[in-house]
Amino acid sequence: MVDTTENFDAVVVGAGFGGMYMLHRLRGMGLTVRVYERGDGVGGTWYWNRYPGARCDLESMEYSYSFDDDLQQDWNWSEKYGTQPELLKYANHVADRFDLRRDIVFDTKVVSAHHDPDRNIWTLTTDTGGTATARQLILATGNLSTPQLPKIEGIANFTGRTFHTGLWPREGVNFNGRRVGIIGTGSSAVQAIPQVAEQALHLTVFQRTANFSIPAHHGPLDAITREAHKEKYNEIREAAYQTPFGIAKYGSPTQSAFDVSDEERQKTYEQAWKTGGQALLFCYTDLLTSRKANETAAEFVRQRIRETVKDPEVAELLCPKDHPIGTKRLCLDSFYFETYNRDNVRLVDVKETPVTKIDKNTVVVGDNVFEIDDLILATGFDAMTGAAKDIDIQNGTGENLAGHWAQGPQTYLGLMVAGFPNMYLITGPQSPGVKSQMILSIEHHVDLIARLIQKLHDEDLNSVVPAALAQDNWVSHNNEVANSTLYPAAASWYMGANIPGKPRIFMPYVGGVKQYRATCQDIIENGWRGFEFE
Ligand code: NA7
Repeated sequence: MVDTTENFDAVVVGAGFGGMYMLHRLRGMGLTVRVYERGDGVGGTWYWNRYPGARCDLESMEYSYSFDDDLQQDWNWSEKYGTQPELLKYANHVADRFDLRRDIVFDTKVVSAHHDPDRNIWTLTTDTGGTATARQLILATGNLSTPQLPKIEGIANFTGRTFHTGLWPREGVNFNGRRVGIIGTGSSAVQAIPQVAEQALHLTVFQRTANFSIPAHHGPLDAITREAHKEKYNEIREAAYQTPFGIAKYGSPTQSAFDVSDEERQKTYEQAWKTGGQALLFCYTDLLTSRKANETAAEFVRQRIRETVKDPEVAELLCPKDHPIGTKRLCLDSFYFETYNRDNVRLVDVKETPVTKIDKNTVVVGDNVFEIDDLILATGFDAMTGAAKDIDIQNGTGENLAGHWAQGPQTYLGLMVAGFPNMYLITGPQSPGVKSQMILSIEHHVDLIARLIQKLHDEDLNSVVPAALAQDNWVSHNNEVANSTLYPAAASWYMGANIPGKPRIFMPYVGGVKQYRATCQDIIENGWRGFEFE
């Protein structure tokens, strides 16, 4: 039998923003690299999430690569917040510009990755029957890339069209004249609902948890603003590293919500509301640590909802009361609450009585039956761990990753896992990733991984793996930091709470980008403390 195994220095799983930059970086170091991507194009999140209204909730001038100055100077974002089509265009531009495609195999899912400790080699198999080996394995599999389909009785019997926001058809969907139902009111739904409502004959929104949302106030990005930003691009990027969330625009607040009078606080919130975006959460130091402080911002937003939504009962249903503001991802919207004033939109509370079953063309909630033609599942993702756990990853000494993470993810810095040598995560759990400007955190991790691999090469070392104790300490630290905030108070995907049976552990690192980068720097200066080299 002919051995068709292909051999590389490194294999990267995923060609989203993480995988693309990792490929570019490793190739620049002279390594042979293979990237596997399950989609037929680059872009990750922005390849899959094509639902109407999909756009980034961070401003495009910041949410973009910084690693190449010509790239950031040449590219012109047309809108304040990048739309999905523009972000996908950008990803394709980067792939072309750096000639990335020749090392990416598309339409191919990695099924397994097994480590051979004697040879120090990873062997991967794919769903197309391919096999590849590599010394280095990089999981650039994304944090929100495993769509979660709710297990509702009868859902398979639904005779209409069903769409998940994270698996949206490339050709788009026409809802003209259709009665549409949407389950979920997270960020994806908040963006999609106003647009679907404009097209559909009727839209029924099935809401389990009301969400806080702030107007995005997005619009065209004028050339003057864009060029002014470009003139100071590197300075602005540097400033972002010194902030809690890696966003230059949102530095650390300096005073408590109670250092000011009620009137002044109200004025500050009004200003933040007018500015739009996440500004509201950055008004005071204690909004994410003190319930009392948080409640001032939460109530301010509830008041705006009550002012916007004409039917007081609907308004009250839309007012989030079961979690502090900001502890679930704060949504940015364009006329979300206004949409509930339309005659063709109905809000159905499924908190008290969940969706009981779905049948041919109906959604049943207790005694109420809703007839629909199309069903949109805006039901989120098996966040942060789903994609990596989907691959059968075995370390060759009797452990697999899914088992190692059975009680919740355990990593060192969100970058590597004890017991799994030469296997790296890009923005893995217990790193700031999803609680930061993602591309900034991706670039940081890619650079750290590249430095580790360079060190192995320069010092003729076989492998690197975190020490179990260093990992345990980091996990404990992550939990301690999270527990000093309000974040764990929400049943969020950060906690794994949206997946039945998933261990509830707060997954992102919320000590802030500035602190995290300082910790990493200190670790490196101390001989990569906590990493074991062989
Ligand atoms: P999210 O934020 O996880 O939202 C999923 C929504 O779906 C949320 O409102 C859920 O309610 C709801 N949901 C999930 N399952 C059900 C069932 N069975 N019945 C009723 N409602 C359900 O996902 P998104 O795609 O909106 O956003 C993900 C991230 O992408 C976002 O944070 C941004 O970072 C970009 P719940 O709140 O769990 O009660």
